[in-house]
Amino acid sequence: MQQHSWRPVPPSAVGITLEQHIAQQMAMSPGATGHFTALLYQIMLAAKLVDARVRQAGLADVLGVTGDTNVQGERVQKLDVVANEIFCTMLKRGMRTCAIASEELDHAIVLDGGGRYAVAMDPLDGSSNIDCNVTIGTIFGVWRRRSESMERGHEGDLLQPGTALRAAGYIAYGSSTMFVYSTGPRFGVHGFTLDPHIGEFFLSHEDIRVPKRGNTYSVNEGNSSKWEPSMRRWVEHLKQEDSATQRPYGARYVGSLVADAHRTLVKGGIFAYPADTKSPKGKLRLQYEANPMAFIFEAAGGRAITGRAAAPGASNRVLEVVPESLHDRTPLVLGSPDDVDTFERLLVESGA
Ligand code: P6P
Repeated sequence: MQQHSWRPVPPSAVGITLEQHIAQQMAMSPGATGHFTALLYQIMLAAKLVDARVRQAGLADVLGVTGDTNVQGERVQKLDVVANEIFCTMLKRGMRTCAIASEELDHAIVLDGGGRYAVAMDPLDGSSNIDCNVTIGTIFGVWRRRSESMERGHEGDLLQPGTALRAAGYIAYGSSTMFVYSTGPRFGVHGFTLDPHIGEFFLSHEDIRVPKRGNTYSVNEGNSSKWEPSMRRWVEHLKQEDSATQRPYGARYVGSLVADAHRTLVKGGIFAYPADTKSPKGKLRLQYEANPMAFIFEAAGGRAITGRAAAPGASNRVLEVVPESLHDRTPLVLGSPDDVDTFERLLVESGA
């Protein structure tokens, strides 16, 4: 029987909701004021509202594109706009946020009202998959504001490294809707599945731990001609027959970060979106894709690096990258610790 990388929730405990779990985490946090808890509730409410729209997408007139493009130069799907509006509205109304960064917004939203937290998000990642019913998702990161607590927020509140994250998570709108979040390694990573009949997220994956090693790799091999040679050598290594190291690995690539990351989180293996000649800084965005996922993976015992071998005395952890602007991009390699170790070893051996 497959060994799960999380504790299956016994039927007697299936009633633990996301709200109750968040409240329990608050109770374990000395000095907690309830502001952080209230913020997470707003994110959860927004997730439920977006889920309802995603489920209607095939029916309501939200398919197709608006004809606009976002700051990334990508075609904006109508659901992108809807999801962004919902999350921004819920965060503003919740009065706990001082600054918001979104993939859909060129500039940060800065707010009065003394909110204590800054939120960076991709409101609907993988949106190019909307029209073919592939899993898409919301990705978010939460930082404590750096500016004085009663002033208006500042863009600088959003330009903190991942090591300063207070919480991060994602919502996967797939065959079921899952809310996965962590408030740090001390509290672990936990997954909640939405019961659409009553609109509650119930604990379904308690204390998710990334398997030490997996048997799949997830990378867009269509880009291989643009990769550094070391990347091609790494993929060829995984494809070789070697029963002692459970090779060849299986190839799994959805093209939707939340789908690829979630599978890697619960089943193990490795995901990579490296820099290449087309995207010399990588394609994925640091603040609202790579950092939240890196936070989750490290909290679950995995690794998340920039895809470059660490120079002596330096770090290649994604969480330690210092952001320069809201929409910075970064290469990203994350997954099972042994698989990321192998990636790094091959990188060093190839002299990259
Ligand atoms: P490619 C989706 O557009 C996204 O931002 C991530 O969700 C996904 O991992 C990546 O881009 C896929 O990019 O170039 O393989 O289509």
